[in-house]
Order: sequence, then structure tokens, then C-alpha cells
Amino acid sequence: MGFDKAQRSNPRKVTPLFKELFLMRQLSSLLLVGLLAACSTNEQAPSSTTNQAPSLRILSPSNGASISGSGTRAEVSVSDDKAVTRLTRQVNGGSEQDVEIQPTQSGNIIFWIPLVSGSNAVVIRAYDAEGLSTSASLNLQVGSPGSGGSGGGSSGTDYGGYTLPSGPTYYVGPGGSNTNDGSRDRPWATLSFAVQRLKPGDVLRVLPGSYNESVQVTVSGTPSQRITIASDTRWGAKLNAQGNLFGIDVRGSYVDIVGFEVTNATNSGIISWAPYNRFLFNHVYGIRAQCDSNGGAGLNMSSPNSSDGVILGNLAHDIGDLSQGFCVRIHGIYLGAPRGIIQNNIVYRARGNGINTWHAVTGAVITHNLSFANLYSGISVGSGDNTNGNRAENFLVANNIVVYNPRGIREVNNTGVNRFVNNLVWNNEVNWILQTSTQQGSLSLDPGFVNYRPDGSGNYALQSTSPAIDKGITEQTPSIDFQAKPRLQGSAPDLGPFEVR
Ligand SMILES: [Ca+2]
Ligand SMILES: [Ca+2]
Repeated sequence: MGFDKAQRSNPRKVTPLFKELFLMRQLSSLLLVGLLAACSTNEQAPSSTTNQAPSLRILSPSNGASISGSGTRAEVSVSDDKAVTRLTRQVNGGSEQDVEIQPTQSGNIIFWIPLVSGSNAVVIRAYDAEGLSTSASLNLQVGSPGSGGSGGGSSGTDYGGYTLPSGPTYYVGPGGSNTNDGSRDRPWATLSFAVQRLKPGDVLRVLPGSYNESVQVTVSGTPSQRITIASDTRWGAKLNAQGNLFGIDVRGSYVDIVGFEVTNATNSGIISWAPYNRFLFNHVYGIRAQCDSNGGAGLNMSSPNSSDGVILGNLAHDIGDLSQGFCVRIHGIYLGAPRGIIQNNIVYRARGNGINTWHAVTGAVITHNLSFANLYSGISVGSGDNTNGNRAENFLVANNIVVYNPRGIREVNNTGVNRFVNNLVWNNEVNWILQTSTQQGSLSLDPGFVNYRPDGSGNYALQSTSPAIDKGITEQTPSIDFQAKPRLQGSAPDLGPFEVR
């Protein structure tokens, strides 16, 4: 694969991300109690019989609609004797904001109306090229939490303490159609169609079902308006890449890929080529990568451009054809760019390293992972084949559990001083291979899983008597664990992906 050298250098903080997530959870419990009165008036009389003002009709929200969230999706029908060239929304007498539209003589337009708690007076206006306009108004009441209703019922508990953001939300679902409007009741059919329509702040929720697609994401969010592409329930949306290179191929930035099951790609399950992307809570397996110069991975941020990425809470296993023996180019999780964060993941049965770093990596954070039964190493820290001049240094590798691999944790090729702190590394053929660093506080003890099985069919939570409980350091600890339960319980975080107590 060819890589270029663009990079960003902004330092990124870890914990504010999760504060943001929990704030979103609170917002999502707001109820929108719809109380609307619609009326339609021409604000300017037609100046001649040769030009008519547009007509405008509100199709949704319907009168009395109850919607959870901090705004509502709206759909209007417009027409004009020539063309409607501009559509605007105005909330509570604020500025008139343009809705992005293509000029149309007649058609339906879908857009988002952000709302505030309490009473909202909304005015929508359609203009033609001559400046004639027609307005329609809505009154919407947004209630406070606990004011009644079901809360929308769509938050689910599968993600534990993680709640999907509550921005403008669209849906893909089984039995959907790409001629639908992307609402929950009328979802789109394919992710590939849906992702092209996303704008900063948007949320795409994919309803449970099977999807035979290889999805390329070219849109980007912004630092404050990330784009979220999520399985509506954790692992409920099952993506079969059908032998294409990638399951989900992210080319844009500030994109979150959340909770998908991905299989049957021939290079990588989920891959990022750009900075500031996050892979959260996915399950990737059965990746048929070949042991050639391309290699592959379950979760792949190996491009030097994919800096400042986060790979958190994922399960990756059976990466490459294990019957062919080890291959140092096929990994569970692969990081090749600066400042990546790899936390709370479970990785096993990769042909190469469970967690691997290479290319332009530097300053990575690798904590609270479990890596077992891989064919080469549990965690491999190194850099090479890199035109950016970086080397693998200033890593924090802490609170991980690495067992039953040929090599436990190692440094390889171009490395500097890294910190290996409080890892449990046990029953690997060789537990440690460090070359420019030392390790502190390591445990070499049976971690005491509930049920260890090398094929992945076990239960890798810790028994209450485990020596790994409360043995973690708190530096860079995420606020949640693999199950999105609170990470900090007891006197200290537990080692590995699960916080037991
Ligand atoms: Ca007109
Ligand atoms: Ca604890």
C-alpha cells in the first residue's frame, strides 16, 4: 500500500471524549412533546401573473409527534412555477439559517431542526429565484427529562454506559429502500448509499440484520461535530464484505464506526486512512488476508495518515488463515500513525501479532487489552518502512493481559524509550523481548479467567479471586471497560478489558 506523509500534530486528550459521550446520553433522554400548529401564508403577494410565490407544505413532524432528542427531522413538500431555489429555517426568532438544497420545481426536502428545551417557534421559508417566498410555522414543545413517555426506546442497553449521540439521525434497515427517506419507519437499504448523505453531526443507525456490502466512507465530520455510523444494537448489524478488500473503508476524518460485526474481507475488516477516526465496540472476524506485501488486519490504522485514532472496546479474532502458520504481516489490531489509542480490546487468533505497531507510529497508548493465542506476538511495539522519521517511542503500554502467545510483549526494529507498566504477561513461550526500554510492575501469574479457552469460546472476565483485580495504574485509563461499564471500581482499575470490581 502506498502512503503519503501528511500528519497533524495537535495533542489530543482522552477523557473529554467520554465526558462528551455521557453528556449525549443525558441529552438523548429529553422528550420532545410535539404541540404544533401549522399555518401557511404568502409573505409577498405575486407581483404579476407571470411569477407565483412557491407553495410550501409541512409533511412532518406531524401534529403532536413525540420525539426524543435535541431536535427533529422535518420533511416539507415544495413547488414553484419556476423553481424553489432556497429553503430556510428559523428557531425562536434567531437568524434565518439556510437548508442546503438543490433547486427544484417540485419535490420533498428533508432536513433537521435543532430545538431547545421548552417552547420552540419554528418558521420555514421557501424562496424562488425572484425572491418571492412562502412561510410555514410550527410550535414545538420540548419537555424535560422524566416528563413522561418512553424516551424514544431507541437508546438500548447494549452499549452499557456508552450512548449514541443524538444529532440528526438516519436509518438503514432490512427491507429498506434507497428511495425511502432514511427515517426509522422508512429506512434506507444500504450503508453505501446512506453514508454519502451524512453531514457533520449526523448519526446513521443501522438496524439489526445482514448486509452484504463493502462500505467506503468519504464524508468527514469536524472536531465538534463528529459523524457517527453505528449498529443500532451492538453487533446487531452484520456486514459481510463478500471477499472485497475491506468491510468498512474510512477515507474521511472525525468519523466513529460503532458496534458492527464485520467479516469476510480479504485485507482488513475496518480500515482508516485519515486522522481522528474512532473504531468503537466492533466485532471483526474471519478476515481472509493473504501473507503478501499487503498483509491485513482486523482493525487497521496502519496508514501513516491515520493519526490520532482511537480503537476501543473491539473484539477481533481469526484474522488470516491460521492453518498456514504465522505471518508477520497479518494482525488483529494494526497501528501505523502517531498518537493512536488502543484500549479495552480483546484480540486472539491472528496469524501475526494480536496488537501490532509499525510505519510512522509514535506516542501510542496501549492499555487494558487482552491478547491471547496469536501465532506470533501478543503485543509488538516497533516502527519501520516509514518516511516520516518517527520511531516507536514514548509509548505507554499498561494494564494489559497477554497470555499463550509465542512471544508476549516485544520491541522490534526502530524503537526508543517506552513505558511498559503493570502488565500481566504469563505463559507465553517468551514473555518479554525488550530492546530499548524496561518494564515495571509486571505480573507473571495465572490471570484467573472465569474460563480460559484458546479457541475463543471461553469467558475471559476475571474471577473475583484474580490477582489482576485492582492492579492497574490510573494514567490514561478510559472511563469505561469492554462492556462500557464504569472502569474505575474498587481501589484501582483491573488489568485487561473487564472491570470486575
Ligand atoms: Ca415563482
Ligand atoms: Ca478495580
